[in-house]
Amino acid sequence: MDRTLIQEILEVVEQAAIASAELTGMGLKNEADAAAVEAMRKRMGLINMQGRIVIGEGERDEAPMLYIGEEVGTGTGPGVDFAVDPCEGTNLCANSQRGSMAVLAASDRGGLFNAPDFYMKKLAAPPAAKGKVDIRKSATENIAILSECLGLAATELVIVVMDRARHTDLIAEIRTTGARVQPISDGDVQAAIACGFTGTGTHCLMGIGAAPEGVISAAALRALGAHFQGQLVYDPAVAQTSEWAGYTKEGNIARLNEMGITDVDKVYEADELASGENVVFAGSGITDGLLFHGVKFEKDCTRTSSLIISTLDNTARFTNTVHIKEGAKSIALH
Ligand code: VTB
Repeated sequence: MDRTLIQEILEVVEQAAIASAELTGMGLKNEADAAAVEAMRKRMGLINMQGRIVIGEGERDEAPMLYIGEEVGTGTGPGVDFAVDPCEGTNLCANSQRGSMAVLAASDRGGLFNAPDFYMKKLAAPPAAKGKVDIRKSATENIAILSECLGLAATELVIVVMDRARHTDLIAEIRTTGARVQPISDGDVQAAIACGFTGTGTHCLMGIGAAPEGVISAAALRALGAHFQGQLVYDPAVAQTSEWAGYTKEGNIARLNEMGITDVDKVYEADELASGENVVFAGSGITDGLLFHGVKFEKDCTRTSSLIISTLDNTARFTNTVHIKEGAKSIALH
């Protein structure tokens, strides 16, 4: 991968965000997702690369576009692997709520973990706590470590947790330490990445979300030098999700084994989930969020706000783009 790819990748997420944003608040989550997928794929097709989707919309037979294994790009140029989530937080987009975004992670060939469509226990924390907090430790222990590393009292810490039945005990435990809980309905990628920056008002993400999204979070947090660990969840009694009605722990372990994952309890570090020599994260807001604004449609232009984090040049670029409409007569500065 070279630096010129950064600009191309920015346009990929911008186009996906615009396409989804056309449907914000319409209650059409699948349509918003499909629009983002199509826009993302179309823009990717223009990039001179031998691109490959390693995390996408699903297996080939269930996803017409951006399926796992799909080749993207013109077919000449560097080999690049992609983990994509064209409309991360489809419910948020459909309900015009904060935190929906178009995201992807890119790396050199083989540089992203082929995460199965499973759940993942996640721990994201700021750079100051990297390697100090540990997903194997209890929430109580990790909050004490965070407090020490960040120089904040437990009562000043805000821990983001997905608002799910499976987290009832976790939330209760966090509160006994004095730390505050911020439950989110969806969008744990944005919540994880926000831990990589100060000033977001949140300090840590704990709990269980989807595994593919974990790889995208890991790429961003690795590039920021922040903490991310993930551990696959295969026990339906732990995941407590209707998605797994009829699934068994044994059956899930067998599925993981078939995919070549034999150490099912392995704790993955950020640089194992995103292991390539270089990694790039790109996100563009669909709706307003913690990291950037959502798409704004104006008479003469459309505005997008995005973030690209890259190890290619060790940057986190916050960009605002004005997409000028034909015949535009007046474009405000902001
Ligand atoms: C998770 C989370 C995502 O959807 O995938 C969640 O990682 C779905 O979890 O950020 P449930 O099956 O428990 O609802 C998101 O919140 C949005 O895609």
